Amino acid sequence: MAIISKSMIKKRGLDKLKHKANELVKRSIDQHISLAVTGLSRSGKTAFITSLVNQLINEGNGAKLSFFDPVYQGNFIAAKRIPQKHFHVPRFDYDAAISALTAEPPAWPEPTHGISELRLAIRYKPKNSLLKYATDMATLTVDITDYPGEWLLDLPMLKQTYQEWSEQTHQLMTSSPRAKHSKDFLARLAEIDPFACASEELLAELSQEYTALLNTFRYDLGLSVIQPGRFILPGDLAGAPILEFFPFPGLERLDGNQYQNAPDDSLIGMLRSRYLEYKEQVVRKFYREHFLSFDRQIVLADCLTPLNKGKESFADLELAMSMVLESYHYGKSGLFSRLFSPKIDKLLFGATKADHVTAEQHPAMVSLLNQLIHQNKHQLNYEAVEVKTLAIASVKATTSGMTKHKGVELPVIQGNKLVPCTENNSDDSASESFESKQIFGEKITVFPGTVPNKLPKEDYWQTKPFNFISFAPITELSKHQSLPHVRMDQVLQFLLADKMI
Ligand SMILES: Nc1nc2c(ncn2[C@@H]2O[C@H](COP(=O)(O)OP(=O)(O)OP(=O)(O)O)[C@@H](O)[C@H]2O)c(=O)[nH]1
Ligand SMILES: [Mg+2]
Repeated sequence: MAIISKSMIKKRGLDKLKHKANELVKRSIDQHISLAVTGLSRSGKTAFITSLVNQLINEGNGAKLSFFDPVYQGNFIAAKRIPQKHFHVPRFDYDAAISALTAEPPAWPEPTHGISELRLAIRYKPKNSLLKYATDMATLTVDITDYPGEWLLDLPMLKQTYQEWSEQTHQLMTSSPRAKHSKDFLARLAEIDPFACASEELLAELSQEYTALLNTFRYDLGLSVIQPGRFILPGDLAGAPILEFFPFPGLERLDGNQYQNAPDDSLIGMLRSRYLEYKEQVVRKFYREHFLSFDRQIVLADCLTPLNKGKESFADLELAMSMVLESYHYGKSGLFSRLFSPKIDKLLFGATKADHVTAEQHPAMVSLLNQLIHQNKHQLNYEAVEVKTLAIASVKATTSGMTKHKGVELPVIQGNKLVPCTENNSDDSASESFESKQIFGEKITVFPGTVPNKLPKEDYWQTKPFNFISFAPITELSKHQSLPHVRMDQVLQFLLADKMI
């Protein structure tokens, strides 16, 4: 029988204590951060997350991250993807996106339609914080969530009754440029008695018509204010009855009692209860289950496409941005703070696709986006949320240079044009924007024109000095190489560097 001496018992006790102390230190060393990326559809969210992950996991193999201190100062060790936090949320498909970008010929990733997640573990050497006395290697776990900005457009609905929402939506539908397209739908509603008993079939049919209208507003007219946002980007709710309702005009003119006492099986009763259910089960639920866990938010905005589409498209982007920003309006008077208690401490606005213009126009892009968010940004600074705006290209698709035109030196960009794909035109799904049906084309050199540094006035729209061309990603990249970019290192610096000291 082994004899256990007193000193051995003492040593085991000490080992146990040491192990516990190490565990405690490790727990406080390992940091965590939750980044949320949003923006209206086609604003560049998938390209952004793909590039951010790609820059970190392929660090040192290609594009430089000179403005990201952990790399610049040599404290960055490595990053890798690890299993995501919530198994019930779809995975962000990094592999599909990077395969498309590095294919021969390269293509942009497919449009996405809902929420997805990805988790990264970043190893680094702590240098400046107290951690350096405890360990020579620490881990920062980063959860990245991609979700449609359209979902944030629904926030204002939380404070509106069905009647108020119907009235406001009806106003939009009867103003240009929506009016022309809404006429038939509104004429059909005008023939329906809202108090008559209605069927599920009628509700479903009219909701489909309303959804088709919303798709026309977004994808044909290039408009941004789409409500309810889930109707065009339903995620896992596609086909669910909770998405079967629509605004009913003229309710404000009804006798209040008559409206309040409308039977549950009348059209108006059914619409009202679906609307209430939507607010609770879809809008509020998203904020509770996801939004409240975000530490840092990236809002991406493509200002160049609406500039190209024209005055109405740009004005609508302006309105949509102010609606999106209500979610970050933390002031005591803000609806959001009254409903929830968010904890976001940094907010980054990215003016995307900056590689469509030459570098000297990037300050104008930043200034334009700042004007779009002006009032809210003011408020946010005041509320001590750190805010930054950057002109970025997640995946740089052009090179820039100078050319002589009529004796004058002009800055130009060069890249491979995306041309419309003539095959497979039978797919008429409205959510597939024209860009996703475009393929790699010839190399072109263009002077893209000038981006206004202020919200454009009438005379800008008369001359239309900006000419946006869609470019294909550049060729001959490998999956394990970092993607060419514009200012992704500054993005990383703002979002992550303070957690890696
Ligand atoms: N030149 C250039 N084009 C870009 C860049 N990022 C995005 N794009 C273009 O914008 C399109 C949309 O980008 P995505 O990243 O799919 O945008 P998204 O916000 O994820 O779009 P949805 O999934 O439809 O909501 C791409 O297909 C490209 O044509 C960029 O950095 N440079
Ligand atoms: Mg996407």
